[in-house]
Amino acid sequence: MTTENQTPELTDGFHLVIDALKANDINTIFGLVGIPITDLCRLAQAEGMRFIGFRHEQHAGNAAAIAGFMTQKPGICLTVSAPGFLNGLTALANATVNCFPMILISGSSEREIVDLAQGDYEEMDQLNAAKPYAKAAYRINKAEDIGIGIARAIRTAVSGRPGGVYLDLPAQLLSQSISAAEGKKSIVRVVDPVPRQIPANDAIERALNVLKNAKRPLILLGKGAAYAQADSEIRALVEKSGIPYLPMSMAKGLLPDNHPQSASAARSFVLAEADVVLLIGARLNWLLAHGKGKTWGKEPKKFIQIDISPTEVDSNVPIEAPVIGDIGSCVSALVSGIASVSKPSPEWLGAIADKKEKNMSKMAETLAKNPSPMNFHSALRTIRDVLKTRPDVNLVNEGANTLDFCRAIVDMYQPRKRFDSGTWGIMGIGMGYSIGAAVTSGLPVVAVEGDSAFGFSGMEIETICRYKLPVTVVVFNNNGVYRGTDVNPTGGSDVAPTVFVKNARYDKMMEAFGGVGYNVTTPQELEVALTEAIAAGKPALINAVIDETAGTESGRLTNLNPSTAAKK
Ligand code: ADP
Ligand code: TPW
Repeated sequence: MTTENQTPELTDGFHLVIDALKANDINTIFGLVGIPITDLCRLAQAEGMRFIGFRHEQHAGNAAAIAGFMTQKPGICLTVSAPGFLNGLTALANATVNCFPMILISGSSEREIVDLAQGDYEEMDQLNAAKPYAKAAYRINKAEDIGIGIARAIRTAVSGRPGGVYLDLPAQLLSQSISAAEGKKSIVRVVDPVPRQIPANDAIERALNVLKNAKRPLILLGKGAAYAQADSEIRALVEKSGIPYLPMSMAKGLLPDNHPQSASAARSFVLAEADVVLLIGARLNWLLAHGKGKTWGKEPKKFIQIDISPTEVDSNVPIEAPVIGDIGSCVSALVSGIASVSKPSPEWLGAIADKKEKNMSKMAETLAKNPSPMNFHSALRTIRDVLKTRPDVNLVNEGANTLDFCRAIVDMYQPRKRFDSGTWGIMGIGMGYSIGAAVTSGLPVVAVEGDSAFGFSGMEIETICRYKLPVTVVVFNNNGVYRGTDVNPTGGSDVAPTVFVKNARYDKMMEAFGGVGYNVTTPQELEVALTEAIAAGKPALINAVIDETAGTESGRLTNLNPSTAAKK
């Protein structure tokens, strides 16, 4: 209250940052404390926000990124300056590459010292360092700009193609005071942060015409389609058109994997044989062999591409019918005209059905085997069967063989439940994504992790225990990166570059922090442990002992190793 002879009530940068986030319904911060942001973290908690503190900023950033993917609201990661910022930067870059909306907010040192390189505590020109790895990077210099600065960061992260935004908050900004009334007025609530972007009618007509002339059409759903939350429109397009579809890994579950039109079990066949491919929120990058070459068969394809980013079109191969807009609007428009497109021929559907049946029975044979020790297949068969009874469970997945086989074997039944190494094929997302998914959804998470993959974020199991999150980590322990059998050719005492300590007990790491550890060597033991751990809803880690000779180097990517590629 201001009276004539009192100084006006004041607020400061700390309060304004929290007020601005809360005004935009952002109620969770993932981060790691230190100068100059510890008080900001404390205040967030005191003001009713959830602050989830991590052991390393990269994992806080990954948690924020996956929260962004799940909700279409930017996840917030808060770090200290220079080293904390740099630790978070990997996650910011990964979010940008994957088109996930997040905001990395870092405290920074005194500008006048940084700009003259005079050697401040944790000195770094963070704004410029962030620029190449983010969709945008902003700095707020004045307390009265905090409202507009945070609004700008939010809108940039979520509108158009989503991505990572860096927001630089100099230490002096946080302690700057302004009048509370002025502060209140400066807070901005972003209006319509993810505006619909309606496609042009002629683009829709063009796309429908290409579909009309298709003999062997295919729909390809990418993680953009999952992100868009246009689930019913996409289902309507697939079912009304009768066109077979293929989900990319994080689009699994958008339609249930046991949907009759899923062509997943005939993936290579449909990619090679289709004549018209409708891409919905999927880029023709390395994950789709750049839209050309052997994977795509002999005849040139006609592509229809739905994307929010116009410059994605013609990135690798010419696109016959680009449809630019948000997926919900584009797909609805296509659905309106889809009755004019005749259903795919029985020959095309029959050929896919035959191929699926053959591949599935071959896979069933492999999965039915019970080798001792377990291999990837017998362990994943078990995980598949347990997760079938819990379609609400979030699945996080990384590794090489562990990633490739899990993607192929474990079915998903609900959208936005599968989170994995994504566009970069990055290792280290495991515990960050698990924490982000558990905190965001309040539902259980199962993380299926190669033993090497797990190591990148393993310390965060303390975070999982501290916040009592319903996360079950399954470590596929085969004693090394890819496999555990390499030998040092010199006979020296150092092990080979891919080899770890043999018979490690990752379950004991979880026990160290009060979680439940299981050590399992058979599918039966794995089934009991996983069922029990999911039902308990408490932190658990299952050390699943896998045959160290199972799998291949780099999993499905063996051919990308330069020495293998050179032999071809
Ligand atoms: P995947 O790895 O599953 O193939 P990508 O990450 O390569 O998927 O592609 C996702 C694409 O989705 C990006 O090109 C992005 O621009 C696009 N996208 C993301 N959100 C939307 C949206 N709401 N509407 C339209 N396109 C979107
Ligand atoms: C940040 C290179 C790709 S896959 C992998 C590494 C190190 C681990 C494979 O072993 P793992 O899996 O997890 O035991 P599995 O199932 O085959 O037994 N650093 C980063 N990202 C990547 N992708 C690598 C290194 C890599």
